[in-house]
Amino acid sequence: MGSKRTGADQHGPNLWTKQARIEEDGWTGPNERTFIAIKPDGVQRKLVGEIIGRFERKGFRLVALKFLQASEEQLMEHYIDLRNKPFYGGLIKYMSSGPIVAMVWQGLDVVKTARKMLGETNPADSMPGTIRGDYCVEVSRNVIHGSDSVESAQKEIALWFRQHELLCWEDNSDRWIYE
Ligand code: D4T
Repeated sequence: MGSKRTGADQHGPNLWTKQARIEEDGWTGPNERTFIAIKPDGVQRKLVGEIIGRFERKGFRLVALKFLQASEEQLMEHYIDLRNKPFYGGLIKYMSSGPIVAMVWQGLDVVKTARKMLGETNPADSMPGTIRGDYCVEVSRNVIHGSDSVESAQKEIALWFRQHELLCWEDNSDRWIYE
């Protein structure tokens, strides 16, 4: 009662949660980040809530999210390493055929762990319990993308997001997730 509230404290939510702020973080340890995209088939098949829920429940932190229709140019850049593959043309067409959900998730070993949560590229090789193991059948409609290394994640995040779209916020569950 006797203690005086000052500055940001007087403005409701800041009492409990620090305001989201934008800053350049290190990319290691609990600050590692990965780029995840729910592909057009994942959106059409109403898997958005399920997929986001899996990442939330795992304990990873959402840093950025947008719902967009990707341009062929952006997708050609994203899949530049696959440009000589026979499925490249079909891949670009499918990925630009409808909206996608682009996200950045953060946490300890998030790149490696997210790939495990996704399953193998070919759903037939994916274990039940993984996203591709549970929700898709054909490699060319495998519902989700996840960066395959920290370096790819950095490149992909820079391709899909501007720096000011990556939010750094205090997650109150952190102390129950990290020692
Ligand atoms: P993405 O990049 O979508 O997360 O997939 P992966 O990292 O698991 O696998 P990838 O780069 O080899 O393939 C990219 C993308 O192409 C589709 N694809 C792949 C396809 O349509 N036919 C194929 O034969 C392969 C190998 C699926 C994922």
